Amino acid sequence: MKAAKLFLAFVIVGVTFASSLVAQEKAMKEASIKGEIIDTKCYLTGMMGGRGEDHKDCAVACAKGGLPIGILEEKTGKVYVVVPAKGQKGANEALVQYAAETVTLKGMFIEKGGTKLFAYNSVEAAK
Ligand SMILES: [Cu+2]
Repeated sequence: MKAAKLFLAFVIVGVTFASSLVAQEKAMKEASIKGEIIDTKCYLTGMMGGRGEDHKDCAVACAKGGLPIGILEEKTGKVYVVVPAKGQKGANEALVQYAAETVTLKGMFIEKGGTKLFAYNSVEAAK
């Protein structure tokens, strides 16, 4: 009996925790960013030009080597490190094929402690 009650308590805590996480993700507004897929380190340091077609091979190598992939927003020039939203593949793995190309990412911004990330849900090559 005691064990059953304890189990029930665990279930309730678990369900509450999971649903609050879902609610938290839902509370974040859906957003989209259009811009170039870059590798953040090269872009920030300007290494090998840091962006564009001439930098594509470098961006691919850097992304495969684990440097965080990001998006350079076309209209603002702002850079966001991209991470996967829940259920998505790792951003480097999913986005390396678009390195140096312009895409539209859909997802949401995550911000804390002075860092703003973009959690992607979908990616589409921009025309
Ligand atoms: Cu690079």
